[in-house]
Amino acid sequence: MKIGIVCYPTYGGSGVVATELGLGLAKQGHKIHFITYGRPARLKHFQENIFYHEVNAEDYPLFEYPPYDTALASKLVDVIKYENLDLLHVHYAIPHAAVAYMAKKILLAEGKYVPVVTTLHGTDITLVGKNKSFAPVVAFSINKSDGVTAVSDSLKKQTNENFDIKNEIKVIHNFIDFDRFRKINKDHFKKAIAPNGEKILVHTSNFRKVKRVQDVIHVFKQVFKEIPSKLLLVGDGPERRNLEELCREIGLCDEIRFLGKQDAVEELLAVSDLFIMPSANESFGLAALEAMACEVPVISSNAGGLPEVNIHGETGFLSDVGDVDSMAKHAIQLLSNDEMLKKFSKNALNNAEKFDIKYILPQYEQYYEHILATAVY
Ligand code: GMT
Repeated sequence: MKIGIVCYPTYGGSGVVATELGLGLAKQGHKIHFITYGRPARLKHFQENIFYHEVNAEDYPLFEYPPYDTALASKLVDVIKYENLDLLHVHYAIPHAAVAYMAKKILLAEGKYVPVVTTLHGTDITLVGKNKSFAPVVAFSINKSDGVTAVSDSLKKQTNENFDIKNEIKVIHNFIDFDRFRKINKDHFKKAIAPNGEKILVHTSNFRKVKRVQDVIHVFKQVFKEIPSKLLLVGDGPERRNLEELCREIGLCDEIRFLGKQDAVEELLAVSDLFIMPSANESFGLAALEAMACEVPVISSNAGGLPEVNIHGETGFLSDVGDVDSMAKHAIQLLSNDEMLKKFSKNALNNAEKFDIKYILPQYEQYYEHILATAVY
């Protein structure tokens, strides 16, 4: 198939999933065309069957905001027409599903039909999408997509609760590539971070409010009182300044390291003992899955799709959002019992294996075939 993929080319999970999916499909022989405003972060090297088309929203003194949606729609029309694409797969509903619909209509007027698959990722439904300034367009464009997928059962449920959706939403869970995410030996690195054999806790995110990174620090504060430990905070975002202040207030600056954005997250996971994800909302929790693939158990909230990934009492523990005491209690329980920690690490890997790309990629291929066979003009 010749498939167009539209996504946010940033460090966010939806862009990561879209890029990894495209790379996986290209390895299967499909021709994949990424159409975005920047080169997706995980699209680093030349690869056969991968093409990249950059969208440039021209500026003009009249515009306060360059009209990205219009530029994207025009680029989609161009690429679909001249590359003769079979299908367009857009990730994150806003604005991609609406823009795809516009491109589809323009092409239809010229006699070319291209079905659109929209994948819902999370905040495009649970946070931003629900906002009244976007909601009517989100609902309309989901209903006008030829196929709709969601990355968890929870997200499918929330979509149907929040919007009047006529389409059947197909759940295809996020996935992990074990060629990259697996336990590797980085003992020298561990010694540098924790020279006295301290336990290492880790959190990775884009440091937005929804991630509740302050809870990670409060959990760590309680853990540190009981267990010699260090905390690695990986990523960056709007909350970072407040978090640095919080570290200073509680006097734990020497124990907490802000590492900023990192490409080789798997190397940090390789030296970590416990992953913390206290999010207020999380449709899936790709970062938790990456940790589990590297044999790191997870202490998380029970928000959204997290219980579909992190199994309470097996691969880690789940607590209510904001219940820092419960998260800290579970963390201390695990970190103070080496046998239990080892068992949870193995369970984490076993559960992550269910989300191996080798099982999930064929689900997308079958879904594309189904949409190509059933979509109506
Ligand atoms: O809302 C975000 O955090 C951004 C979004 C993204 O596009 O990066 O993340 C969502 O999609 C990921 C990939 O499907 C999921 O693993 C995340 O759980 C989800 N984030 C939220 O629901 C908060």
